[in-house]
Amino acid sequence: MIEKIREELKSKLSEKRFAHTVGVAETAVKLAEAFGGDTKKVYIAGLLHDMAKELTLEEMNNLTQDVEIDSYMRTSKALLHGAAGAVLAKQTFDVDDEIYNAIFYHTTGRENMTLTEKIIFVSDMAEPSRNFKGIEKLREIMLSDLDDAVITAADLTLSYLIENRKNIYPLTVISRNYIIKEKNSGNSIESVVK
Ligand code: DGI
Ligand code: FE
Ligand code: FE
Repeated sequence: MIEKIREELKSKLSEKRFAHTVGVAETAVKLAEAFGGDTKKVYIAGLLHDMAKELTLEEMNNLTQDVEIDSYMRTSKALLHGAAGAVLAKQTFDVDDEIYNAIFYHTTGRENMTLTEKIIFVSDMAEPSRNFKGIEKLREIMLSDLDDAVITAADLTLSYLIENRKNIYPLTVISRNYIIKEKNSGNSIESVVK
C-alpha cells in the first residue's frame, strides 16, 4: 500500500511537494508515537493529504461534485484541495473515514477534531522543509502539548491571512475558537511519553 501510494504521488506531484508530503508523514508518525495515535494511519494520511494540490480548480470541483461544499470554497484551490484530496484518496486507495477526514480538513481544521486530524493539521505546518516566522515555537511545543500546537498552527495561518489581506474562511476561525475552548475545559490530549 505505502509503495503504491509513493509511486502515485511521485507521478502526481512536483518534487518539492512530494518532499513536503513525506515530511508531513514522518512528522505525523513522531506525533502519533508521542500521543498514542495510529502511526500507520497518520503516515498514510500525511502522504496523501496534498494529493489533489496540483490539480486545476475544475478538476477539484469535478471530484467533489457529490460533496456538500459552499460556493466560496469552490472558488479557491487553497481551500478546495483538501476536500478534493480526500475524495481522490478514497477513490484511489479506499482510505477509511479517519484518513478521509484528516485529509478533508487539513487546511481549515474543524470543531472537535480527532487525534489523527490534529496530528495531520500540525504536521502540515511543522514538517522539516517548511520555514517561516514562528515555526520554531511550534516544533518545540508539538511533542509535549498537541492542542497548544493546534492553536499555534491556527494562529500562524490566521496571521498569514491577515498580513496578506486574504479572505478568512469561517471554518478556519471556528476551528481555532473550538480548540481553545476544548483546551481550557481540560479535555486536551496529553503526551503519553513521560
Ligand atoms: O497545502 P499546503 O500548502 O501544504 O498547506 P495548507 O493546506 O494548510 O494551506 C494551503 C493554503 O491555504 C495556505 O496558503 C493558507 C491557505 N488558507 C488556510 N486557511 C485559509 C486559507 N486561505 C484562505 N483564503 N482562507 C482561509 O481561511
Ligand atoms: Fe494542503
Ligand atoms: Fe500540505
